[in-house]
Amino acid sequence: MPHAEHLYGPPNGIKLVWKRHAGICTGITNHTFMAKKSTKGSDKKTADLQPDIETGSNEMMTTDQGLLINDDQNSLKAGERGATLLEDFILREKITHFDHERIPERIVHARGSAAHGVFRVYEPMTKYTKAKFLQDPARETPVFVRFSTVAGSRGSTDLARDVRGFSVKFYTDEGNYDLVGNNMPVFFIQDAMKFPDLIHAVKPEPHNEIPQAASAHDTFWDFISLMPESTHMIMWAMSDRAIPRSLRMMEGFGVHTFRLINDKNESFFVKFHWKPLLGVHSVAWDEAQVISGKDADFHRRDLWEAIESGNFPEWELGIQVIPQADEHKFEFDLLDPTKLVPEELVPVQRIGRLTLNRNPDNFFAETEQVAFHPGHLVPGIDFTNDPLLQGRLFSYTDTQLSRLGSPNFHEIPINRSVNTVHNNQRDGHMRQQINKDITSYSPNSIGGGCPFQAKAADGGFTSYDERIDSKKIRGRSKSFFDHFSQATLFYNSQSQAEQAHIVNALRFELSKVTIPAIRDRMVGILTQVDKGLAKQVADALGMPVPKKPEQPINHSIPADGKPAAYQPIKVTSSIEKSEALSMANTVKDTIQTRQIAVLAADGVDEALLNNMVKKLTAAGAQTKIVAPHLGNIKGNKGTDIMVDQTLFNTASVLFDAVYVAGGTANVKALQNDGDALHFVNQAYKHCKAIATDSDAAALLDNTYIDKKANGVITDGNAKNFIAAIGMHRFWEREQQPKVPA
Ligand code: HDD
Repeated sequence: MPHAEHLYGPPNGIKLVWKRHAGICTGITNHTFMAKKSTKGSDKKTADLQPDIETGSNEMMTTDQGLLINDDQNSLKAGERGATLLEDFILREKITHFDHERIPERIVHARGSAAHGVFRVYEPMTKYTKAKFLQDPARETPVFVRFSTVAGSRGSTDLARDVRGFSVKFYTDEGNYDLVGNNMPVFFIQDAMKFPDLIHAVKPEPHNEIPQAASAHDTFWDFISLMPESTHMIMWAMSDRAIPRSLRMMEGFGVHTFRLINDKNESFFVKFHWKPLLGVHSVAWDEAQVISGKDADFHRRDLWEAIESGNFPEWELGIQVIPQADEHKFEFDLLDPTKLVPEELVPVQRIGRLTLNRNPDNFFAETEQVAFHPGHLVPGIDFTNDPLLQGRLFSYTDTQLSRLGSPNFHEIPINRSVNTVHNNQRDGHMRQQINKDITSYSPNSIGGGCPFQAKAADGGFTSYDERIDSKKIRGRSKSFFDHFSQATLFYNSQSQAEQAHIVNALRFELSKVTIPAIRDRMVGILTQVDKGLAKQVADALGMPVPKKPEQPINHSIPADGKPAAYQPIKVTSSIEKSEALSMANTVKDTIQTRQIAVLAADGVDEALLNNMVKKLTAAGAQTKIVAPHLGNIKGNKGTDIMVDQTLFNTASVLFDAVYVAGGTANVKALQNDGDALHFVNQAYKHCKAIATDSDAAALLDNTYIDKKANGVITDGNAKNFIAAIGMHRFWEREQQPKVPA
């Protein structure tokens, strides 16, 4: 074996460099999140980690049993050209492990991205809750947060029109608390009994498994058109909330009404909110579809890169608190998950801050194996009888059993409680803990009675002693029958542009439905929300608004009635508009972490370019030089300027704004470059801020851009450009003749 030398270590002259644990050739860590400080990006001290299995820089390859491997290149054969021998246990171990690398993906929320972070409360919340992590502003609670889409599989695009999951695991001293919410405050259905139907309807159709990660197909709209209780959620799902600009720019909601319990055992109803400090922003639907092709990992990459560069995403935790006595004060039922509590009726109090400051070390070990559960509670927080929540309390443990394969999933590092676990649960697949005692039952005397039950005063969990005195029934309260008033409230609260986007989303989705009766039923339902909305959708579908819309049938059975169909109702909402529901009213005074494309070619005016880049960077944005070729371009003073991306390998949809620098040769080159023209046209079509230096404005003459339109700056004024980027988008441009790009 003349060439075998290199198999025993790195060839001479080649240094092993490992990016994230430089100098230590190991990656096996044990539950590393607990002890780590919130350091910037990946700048982690290995000393902070719990014991690593580490052999230093001379590490040798072993089998899973620890046997040193002498040859990882060749299987064991009978002679040089002979058959492979069954005896080769090293080959078999390697292939067997590989064959079992995949676990079942989540049935919903399969596509996800996650990060570690910390949560800190601003003030003690003693008045409302005894939960310890909500008492001490000096205490940092470690968290792991996973964002997800719902319908698509693990490898599907980030930019699908879909609800986004927003799950937070708080590793509190009293055990894990999971807030498993979404980026929309309501849900499609009122009762968990309908969840499998909803998911079967939205998933790819069973005969051909089409379409992936999309609701625009027959079975979804068939189901929805027969489920009027979905109408409010449909308005959200058809709005731009379903195509976020970034996971860092989404709100989060606990959706259900929960309870807070204080140390006097007083209960308050509560709705949880996450408010992003960067504001709530979305992309255009045409843009979302292009991004899906150009970079299907757009959201995942954005989250990862923001954290790596030290731009830690932040949200404030908000609560709407409703005293127990006010339970029946509203025109909707607090237990109905298709309703929100308008902020005008109960303001949101911002009580703490979540900061995501560290990317996972290993996607599978952490993001894939994390197991959330709305039933992971701490003392001071409790459930209500919301029938959707009640069903979830069964589903999540059950799903972890089939996904992670064992009742010991709580022992996987990412799922471990920071509070030591003592109980009499034993054994099972892949048990990690080695219990040394002989008593695994209670009561016992041999083990001295351990482990003991904790008194409520010592932090032992007690359920809220809600009084329940009623007959068993399958049905639901009449207070759940209003399916339209908040759909109308949401629609009325949207800006003109947002309403137009809802109309267009419905046009898109329903035009993909092949069965006319489904379109008829859906337009009929839309008439209950807003007649104008129904008409605009019907026009695009080439159908009349049904004169007598098919009365939507509510299939649920009134609690006191017979199992017969009945009509849903629409109550009068006490408010007509709610400002918080429109993204038009969000944060618009920062360009922190915004991505700006700087179009440039040889001969670019260095002074102008440098000045603009400096000002954008100072304001918190990130710039990338995009040129016709990679490598360097030459500035007008002869300086080599490094190119970040090319017109060929990136696209305008991956940026928030575009700047075209000046310089005679530069402008001439870009003016005649179809890709450069397409780049700015597309930015214009998607209503983004565009700036050119004065001489580079000539380039716009070859585009569809109206130089006088809002958000188009043609004098290189950095201040105005920064203000325009902060506005996020100039949706009013959509009214003008459309850019065909
Ligand atoms: Fe669920 C996952 C959110 C209703 C059953 N759900 C899951 C995740 C989120 C939500 C964010 C992903 C967790 C992660 O990142 O691992 N689900 C919601 C919200 C709901 C909701 C906000 C309504 C308000 N879910 C719901 C119902 C059921 C489920 C009614 C079943 C009766 N959900 C599941 C599940 C999943 C899940 C099948 C799949 C993977 C998992 O749990 O761990 O159990």
